Amino acid sequence: MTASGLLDRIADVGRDRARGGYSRHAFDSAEGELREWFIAEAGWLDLEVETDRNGNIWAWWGSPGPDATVTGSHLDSVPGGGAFDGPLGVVSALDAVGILQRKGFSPAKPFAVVVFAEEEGGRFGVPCLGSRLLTGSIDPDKARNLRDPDGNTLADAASRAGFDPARFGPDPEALSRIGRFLELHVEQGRGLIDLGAPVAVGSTVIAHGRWRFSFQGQGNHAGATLLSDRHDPMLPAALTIGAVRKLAASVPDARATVGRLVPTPGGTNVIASTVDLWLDARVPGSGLTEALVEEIAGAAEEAAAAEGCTVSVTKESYSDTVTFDSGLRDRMSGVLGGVPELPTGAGHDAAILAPHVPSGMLYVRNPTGISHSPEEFAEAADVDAGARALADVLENVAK
Ligand code: HGY
Ligand code: MN
Ligand code: MN
Ligand code: MN
Repeated sequence: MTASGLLDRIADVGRDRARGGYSRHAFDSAEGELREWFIAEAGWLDLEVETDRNGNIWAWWGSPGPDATVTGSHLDSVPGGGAFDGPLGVVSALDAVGILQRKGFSPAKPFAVVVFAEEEGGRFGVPCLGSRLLTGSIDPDKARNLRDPDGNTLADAASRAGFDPARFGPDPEALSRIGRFLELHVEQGRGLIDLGAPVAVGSTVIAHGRWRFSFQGQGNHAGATLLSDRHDPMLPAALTIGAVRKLAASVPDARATVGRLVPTPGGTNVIASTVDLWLDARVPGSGLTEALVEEIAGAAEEAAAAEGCTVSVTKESYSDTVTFDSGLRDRMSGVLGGVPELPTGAGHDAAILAPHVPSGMLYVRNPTGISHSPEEFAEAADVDAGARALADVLENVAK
């Protein structure tokens, strides 16, 4: 079945009809359904499936072993996300295996399709959690104690999903098996539509991180409290959001977003006691993201003090700019006949693996570039062109 056909299948399994988008997060039931779906599809291709200590799924073509060619992506989504971010890379990997099997190719080296856990960090707040745990890029205790919006720890959620959280952590054996990793992903941001090309090779992933700003004030009555007596944390939070856009606008190519704000207790007639907001900041180059966040933190502290509030800023995750392996990129471009190379502002598991194993990315055209939204899209013809391109590249590197 072609990748676009597989995508329809995955849409039936994963779509969150209530919101029109997708909401699937690590170790929740919706993601669990997709895990079952993936394991069944891998079975049709006679791939041997195993799930590693960190919840990443590996579907082996032949027996596991060193110097493996590995391809895949993720199945979880942001809240209310689109159908392609993550699943497109997984179904294209399965379809590429099908294409290679049908043409009688069998890999000379071990070969696996992988699904990484919690790439979006949509539940526990740290992106690429599965690949960070695998590579030892996050402290396992910190990971186990991450909490979702309902207060469940990762340890609780993982054990409820049948995993042993005590085993979460670096997996040198699994990592040492990877000879090279290739991730196909729907394009995020406008590029290929203007270049008139269906597929591109990834060049860099810009630095990005997430910071939590926690504003503390005095909870009080909305009607009985004069303005002069207030210490309302919502005010410095609002001023900080304004400062985010203003300060980022003065940094070339910076992206800074506040997509999540949680007042406590959150009553209409209650002055909040606490307001938490999360900043997602990304600036190409090294050290510039943190410099921008420092400026934003300064503005937050000023706004908090003016309202008799306090603010604490916590870095929750950070990844430096990554440039993909040039040898692999050249090989991919050679096989594909010189397709465009694209930088991206979106983070990926391939960028977490890149410092450890030669990694590369393929992007499939997204006509509007919209992502992390139900409007995210790729034409069926481009989806299938992407899977064929992935198959060609895999055949070349897996020889
Ligand atoms: O946030 C990102 O860039 C990615 O989609 N996880
Ligand atoms: Mn995403
Ligand atoms: Mn993704
Ligand atoms: Mn990714």
